[in-house]
Amino acid sequence: MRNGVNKIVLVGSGAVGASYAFALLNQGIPGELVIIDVNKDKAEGDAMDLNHGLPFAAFHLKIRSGDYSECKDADIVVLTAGAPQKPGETRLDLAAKNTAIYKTIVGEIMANGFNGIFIVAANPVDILSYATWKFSGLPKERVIGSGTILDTARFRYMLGHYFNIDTRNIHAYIIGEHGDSELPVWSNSSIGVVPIKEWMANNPQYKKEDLDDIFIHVRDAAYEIIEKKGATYYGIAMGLVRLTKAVLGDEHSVLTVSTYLEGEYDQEDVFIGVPAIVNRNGIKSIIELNLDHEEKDKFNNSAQTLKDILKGLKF
Ligand code: 6V0
Repeated sequence: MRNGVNKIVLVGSGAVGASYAFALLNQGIPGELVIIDVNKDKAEGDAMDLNHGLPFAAFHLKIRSGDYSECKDADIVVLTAGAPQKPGETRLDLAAKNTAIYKTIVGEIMANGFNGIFIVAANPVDILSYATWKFSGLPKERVIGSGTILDTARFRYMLGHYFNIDTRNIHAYIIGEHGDSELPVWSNSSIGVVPIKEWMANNPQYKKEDLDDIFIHVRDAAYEIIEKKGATYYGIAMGLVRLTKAVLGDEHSVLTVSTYLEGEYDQEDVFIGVPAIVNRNGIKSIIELNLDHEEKDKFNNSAQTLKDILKGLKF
């Protein structure tokens, strides 16, 4: 924070990063935004383009491109930089490549005296959140991975559509790895305060097979969008703004983020998506859901998937 003004540094002004900057400007978060990218022209061009929207914005956001020295007094550093997955490349290959990139990026940020909160979005996000935590040396509370925030949003959107209920009144989480092994927590899902199982029992036109189908669509949404337009970025960008607001506004919001487990959910030494309370200090606490047996097995399997990848990496 500089002179009482919120300062955000964005590292990586690609599709996700630039969409985040645009969403930030449109959602009216006053303060400063500094954009860093290895492609300096892209960072500069985005800063110019976004500044030209200021006359139409509801709040003033000071936007400029910059370098890592800007991290010294930043409140939040958002990490969306990363190499994309190439055809034929395994998740472990991508994890190794991006972990090496993060060693340099996070090292530069910390060498410049950063003492704020990291929000990590680049993939594999659970692995890179772990890497950011390790390389930064910051307390675990101050590294927030976007985790299953987007998957949960997709889930709520699709359930809202199916039940014809406002998405904001659907209370349901996707937890686990942001990826193929994630899972829906049906045992703790509700419409308003009515458990979904009760809602279904009272409205027999709704079928369990449809719900299973909805989860498959949530899990595979990224593949479908990537096939159609090459990448996904608007949804995650808005999720990252939601996280930014929860931190800067000290909101104590419950969001499904990737966070470090130390015994919660009977797991340890892994960053994974679970509901947590997010405030000005980062992760205030983790909410432990009472999972049923099947969900517990799936969650353990998801955590193991991530641990197996972590085992193959050097920190
Ligand atoms: P992109 O459009 O290729 O942008 C990446 C940006 O990072 C580019 O502008 C690069 O120049 C920059 N960059 C690369 N290396 C460095 C470096 N060392 N230092 C600074 N900048 C660098 O990718 P896109 O924006 O589409 O995706 C970014 C990341 O977000 C990827 O890892 C995606 O997989 C991930 N996503 C995460 C989601 C989530 O839910 N967490 C959702 C969608 C995408």
